[in-house]
Amino acid sequence: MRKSSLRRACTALVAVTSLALAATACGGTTKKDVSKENASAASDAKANPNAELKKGLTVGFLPKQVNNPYFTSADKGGEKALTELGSKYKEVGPSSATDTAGQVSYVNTLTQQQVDAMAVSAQDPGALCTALKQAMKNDIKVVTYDSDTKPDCRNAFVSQASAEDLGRTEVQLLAEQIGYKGEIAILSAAQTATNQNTWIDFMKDELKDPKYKDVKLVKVAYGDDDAQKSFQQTQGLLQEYPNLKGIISPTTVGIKAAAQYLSGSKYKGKVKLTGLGTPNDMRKYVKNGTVEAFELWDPAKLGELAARTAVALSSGQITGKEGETFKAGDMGEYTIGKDGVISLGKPTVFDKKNIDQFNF
Ligand code: RAM
Repeated sequence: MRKSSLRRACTALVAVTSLALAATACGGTTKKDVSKENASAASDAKANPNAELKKGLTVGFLPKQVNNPYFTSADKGGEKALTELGSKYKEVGPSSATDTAGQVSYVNTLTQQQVDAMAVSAQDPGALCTALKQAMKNDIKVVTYDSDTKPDCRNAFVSQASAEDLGRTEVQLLAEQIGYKGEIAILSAAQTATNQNTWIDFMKDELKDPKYKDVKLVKVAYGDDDAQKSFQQTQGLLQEYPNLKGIISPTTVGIKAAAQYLSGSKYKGKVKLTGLGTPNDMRKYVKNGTVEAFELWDPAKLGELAARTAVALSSGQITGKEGETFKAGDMGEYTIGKDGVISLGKPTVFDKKNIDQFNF
């Protein structure tokens, strides 16, 4: 039997008692000590690239936020892949992108329900660690997608694109639009979001290049992936910095709300806006001249790759170690990189020339 009664006792313990205590109490009962790995939490088991893909698995998706259209598309991609593979999909998650405690309890619920794997977009890099490690100790494979936790708290991270490329290209897009001169601001998601914070670090680094000597980043504001808060934060940025020339919003919720504000204001077309958005959200603002260009990857493909990675891990084809390869159906072959990171590919830049070719 794959799951022992001890495992049940431990997961129940996690659900009813303090996480730290439960983790300690259950620490001696594990089949493997996943926390010892220093790169990703790749298991000591050897990968068997020829292992058959298991069917009948249950994979739980836990996005940052369930009512965010970006995650609706991503998770639908996961569901489609799992159905094709003969496995079961389920989704749980908080409705706010700043409900870290909620995410922790959803991890514990999935553990208690004894899913085979979970795909998690982490609201915070560290907060989920104890719960995720507990899941892995119970033989549940943990894949992060979209927003990572720490490498030793999951088996693999399915990344949307190179974080460095995303950060640098957003600065390049905006700088071109403002003629390499003037004050700019960033409108981000939650202050703890691993993905946005990584991209922002690369944006700041890009801005160190002498070609941006006349571009000044005046503020990073946080809209928490909440439409209303993001709208108000945009308004606040323009009140505080009346000379603002441009905004980068590396979140689909933020860029849409900022575009909505700008498009109804005297700043339309004057204050430039770029970042990460979906073509369906942004089409109208590209057509009405509020936004010139922005970028994103296909969220459904990200969800599909997360699902296929989860199944490959559960089937023993991969363990999460650097250099392992697996075939992700029609998406082709992927190789696991440093720290257990699997990269989806290059993002697409959307503008008025190509936006009508996309429907997500
Ligand atoms: C929002 C979320 C998500 C991010 C996208 C770009 O939907 O913050 O994590 O990847 O924007």
